[in-house]
Amino acid sequence: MTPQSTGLANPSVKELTTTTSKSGCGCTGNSASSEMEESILERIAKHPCYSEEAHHHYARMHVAVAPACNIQCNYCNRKYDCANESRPGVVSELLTPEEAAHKVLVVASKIPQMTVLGIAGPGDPLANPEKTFRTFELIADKAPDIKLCLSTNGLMLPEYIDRIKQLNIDHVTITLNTVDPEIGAQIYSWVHYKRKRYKGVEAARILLEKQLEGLQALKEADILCKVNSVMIPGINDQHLVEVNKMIRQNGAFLHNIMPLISAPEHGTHFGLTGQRGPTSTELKTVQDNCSGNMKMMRHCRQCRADAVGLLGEDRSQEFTKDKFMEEAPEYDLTNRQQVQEGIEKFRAELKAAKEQIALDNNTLNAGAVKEKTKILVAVATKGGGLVNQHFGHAKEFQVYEVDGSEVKYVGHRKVDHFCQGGYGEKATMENIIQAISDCKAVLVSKIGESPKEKLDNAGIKVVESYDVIEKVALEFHQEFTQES
Ligand code: CLF
Ligand code: SF4
Repeated sequence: MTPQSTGLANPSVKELTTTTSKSGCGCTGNSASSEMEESILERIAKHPCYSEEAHHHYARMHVAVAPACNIQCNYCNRKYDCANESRPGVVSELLTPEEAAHKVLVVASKIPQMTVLGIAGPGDPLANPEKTFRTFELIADKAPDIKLCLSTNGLMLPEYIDRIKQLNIDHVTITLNTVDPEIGAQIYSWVHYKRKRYKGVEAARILLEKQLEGLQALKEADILCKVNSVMIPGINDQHLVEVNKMIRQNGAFLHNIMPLISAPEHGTHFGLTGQRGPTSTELKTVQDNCSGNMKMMRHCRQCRADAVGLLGEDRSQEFTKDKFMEEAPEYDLTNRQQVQEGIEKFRAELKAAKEQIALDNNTLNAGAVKEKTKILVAVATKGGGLVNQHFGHAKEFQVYEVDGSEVKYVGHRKVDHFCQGGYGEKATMENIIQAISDCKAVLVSKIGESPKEKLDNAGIKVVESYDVIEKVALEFHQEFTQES
């Protein structure tokens, strides 16, 4: 664990926000969360997927105990494995429930801000019920402060709802890509249900029926349900608004629309047939079209089935089987609680600082016609809600939409990090510029002269700062609107 990632060694937020000019300051707002019931806020407060704010501070881990699957999605090939690859279904080594429990305890002691254990594959957890539930049982027994999370295609969900409830699994994700079996027939090759294999529209209809039944059952059991939908241009992209409506009516808590990943080298049906994924703009448009209806998740990183760490980082290679089996698990609940208390203290400071920024912004804009020009800015961050990363170290940029009074997280862009030196540097820089070309600025803690000049020439301003993301973004917005 790095002190930065706990927030404990970060400069005090108060210090940061009072040492810089107040001009242009404003607020970030998540009106959805202010309306959310207190009890629900508590349940998601330390879940990095269910709470966008939490994902800056808390980590999750997955254990790969579920190899088999009962359906075949056209975007999945579990045979392909690459340690540098990050996408669902990909895993380096399978674990038994006992090995998985051992790994969780080792990680829990090394990353005390790891608060959630998810089982998400590499196949479908409910197509491997004994391994999945045995793992959850072991964790619930040995590490009771860790929240349990399950991700499934939903086919067997109605069957296992009682077991899920019994084990106190409070977060369940269903991947539901369509509510129209005709569209489903283009997404699924087959469905294996009750010892029989189905194809085409019939297969998609069975899957949908079970998914909706499962969604209802989760609602009745008061389990928070997130729906993941893979956006496939030309197949379900226009249809996702309808999916959004349907899942909302059936009690889903959160909707996560993810882009199709379909590189030919992954060997998936879509990869081999040339089906493309959506562009960042296409994805954002669909997410925006749904966002009036319910809470949307936009910070998903499409994790591997053995991912470890904050959502934006992948530490799975630090915890390979040969390494973690060598270590005696030292689960220290007191230490975990202390670290998490430190994070909560930092979050409270951050919240207060943001409220102050909002107040200052309101005072500044009192009587003035509110400027609503919306712009995007890219942020290099190691977490903690701060602009705190060197441009050259960023493996991804978080993208925020700023309108002068609100700063909204809208996504992230993965890039090859620039500080690799030598060969390929030019191509990397071009790749970064391409990835954030729709952003008016990039907010970083530091940057070298050469990349700064290149970004400037590409029309992307560089802002160097070490402060709360919302504050830097609003200051830039003000500068930008005054200049244009
Ligand atoms: Fe894992 Fe999924 Fe639980 Fe999160 S992931 S089982 S809800 S703990 Fe999160 Fe990863 Fe996106 Fe999933 S970023 S792929 S949404
Ligand atoms: Fe792959 Fe998951 Fe689809 Fe099964 S449900 S085929 S594991 S993506």
